[in-house]
Amino acid sequence: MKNQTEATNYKTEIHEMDYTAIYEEKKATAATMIYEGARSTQSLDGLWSYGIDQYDTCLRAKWYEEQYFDKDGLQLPVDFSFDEWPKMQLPCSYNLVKPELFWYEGSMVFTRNFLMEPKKGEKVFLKIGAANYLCRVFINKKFVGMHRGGSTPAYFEITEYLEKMNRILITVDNTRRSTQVPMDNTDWFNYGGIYRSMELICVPEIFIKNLAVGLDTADRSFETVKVKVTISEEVNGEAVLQIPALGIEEAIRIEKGEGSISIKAKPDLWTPEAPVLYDVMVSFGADELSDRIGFRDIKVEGNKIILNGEEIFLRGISCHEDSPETGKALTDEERIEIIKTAKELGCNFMRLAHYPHHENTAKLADEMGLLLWEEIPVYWAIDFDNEKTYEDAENQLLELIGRDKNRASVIIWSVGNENQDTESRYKFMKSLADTARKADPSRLVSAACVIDHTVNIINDRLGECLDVIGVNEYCGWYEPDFEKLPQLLRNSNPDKPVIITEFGADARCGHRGSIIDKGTEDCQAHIYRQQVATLDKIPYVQGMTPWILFDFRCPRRLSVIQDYHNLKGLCDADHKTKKQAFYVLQEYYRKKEQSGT
Ligand code: GCB
Repeated sequence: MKNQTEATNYKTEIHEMDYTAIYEEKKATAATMIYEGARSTQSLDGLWSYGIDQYDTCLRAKWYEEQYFDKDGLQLPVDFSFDEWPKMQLPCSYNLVKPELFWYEGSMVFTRNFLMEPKKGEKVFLKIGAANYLCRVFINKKFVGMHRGGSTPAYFEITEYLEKMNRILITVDNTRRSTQVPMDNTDWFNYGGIYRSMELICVPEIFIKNLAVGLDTADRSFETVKVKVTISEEVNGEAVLQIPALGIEEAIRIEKGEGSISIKAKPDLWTPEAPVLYDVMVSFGADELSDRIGFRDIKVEGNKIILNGEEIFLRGISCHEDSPETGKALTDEERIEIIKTAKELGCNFMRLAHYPHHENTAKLADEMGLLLWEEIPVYWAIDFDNEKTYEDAENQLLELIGRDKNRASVIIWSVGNENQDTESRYKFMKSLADTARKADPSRLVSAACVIDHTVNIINDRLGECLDVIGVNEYCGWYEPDFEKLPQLLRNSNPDKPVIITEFGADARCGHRGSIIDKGTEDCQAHIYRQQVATLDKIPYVQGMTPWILFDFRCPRRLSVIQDYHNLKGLCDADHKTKKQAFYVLQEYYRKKEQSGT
């Protein structure tokens, strides 16, 4: 076949099939992240112009180059009006902001101008908290880079692109694709847009790139604090660490850009009941950063989960990041209310399903005292044979770990949910589990597995690679015969702790009836009663995160009572009205807490 570009009537913007290839470079990844640690930032949130770009013409026709005249100075026609376009307050889930965008999936172009002139010797980074799923950034007509993954932050160094007044243009594409993570079929709403804050971070030429702080628990005395500092260049020097409340002020020797120290100290250990945090400050040359950090230890011994040397039962609940008003762009007030509701339920633990939630969720859980399970969206039928898909999944995992590694509340990294036990999936997810363990040996690794119904036993091969086995079972619901649950638990003899990561039932809030009437609060509450009574007797079950705290939007749920919602919440989608099952679980968790088991 004749090469497209050989044809004399070839026009890039309408004939180029592989138009995205040139935007695959300069990827923001876990390796380009910088540790923020309460640095002062300039916000880019606010009103942005937006264009619904269904055919991706901005990328095809290079609108960002803003070519208004040809080489002879003659005016060219253009198909965009950046500054006259309608405006949208970012960040947001655009589907809930403009009624005409409710079901829209595809490309959007966002643009605005901003003032920023870096001082001499300063570097400027752009942080995009989250944009679903692919974003490409252009500043002053030049391509800055791209990021893949809808729930983790992207950092781009933009110093060289800046003038005094700058145009920034970001294309965001939330098209569902079978090769992405998650793939095209999920059980939640695919909100689009830039839905977490954007900011500019100014740092000195040489700056602190990374900071890891925790307990050194090798001797089990919990009396050693260890700190690792990474500098942006391979320089030598001295960093200074301060933890005033522990009386710590120590120099850390930096060699080739890295340094670490172990210090004798006796911090009050962080627990959900007493979430003690310490101010930690680090400086190096002209740079300094700080954070509030808790110290705690998490381990597994046999079938038990051990927090700070003591057995703990994880009284949990699963939660999506979904608000009726703001979609995935929740406010901190909404996040605080979610944690309060989980605590009212009697929880000491929450599963943040099925993708990384906002970093403030973990910060608030640190402050308010709630243990967390954090997960990446390796959900259902991922393209396990595709190397690029693996690269994307692994990068999302490393970005999540990079972001939240100093959060005491986070005790488990989950590498996925309900994936079929095939050979390629085994390799893919084993490798993710190994990566998580290597990147962060101080936490547990898990995944939510499905039961093999043919033998009714917990025997997912991935279990070998995990510290804790998550099990999703819907006995009494998708599996209508509830007796399958006691059978399953009898048939299984895992040598690790098990968390029942999902069970549940749909109930429309206020819909009452008999316990066999599916969709009623009574049926849901009955299933919860049966579940907790059965699970409570099983010594290897060391926690549960039933599905789910709140009803949530979902395009797969079309029955009249569902009205595009998954109704398995213990509360209505309004996040306020509680269903009967809420009180069933609350009563069980209260008893568990009182009995200390
Ligand atoms: C599951 C999935 C979860 C769904 C839930 C359901 O097993 O892990 O994402 O929303 O079941 O309601 O079917």
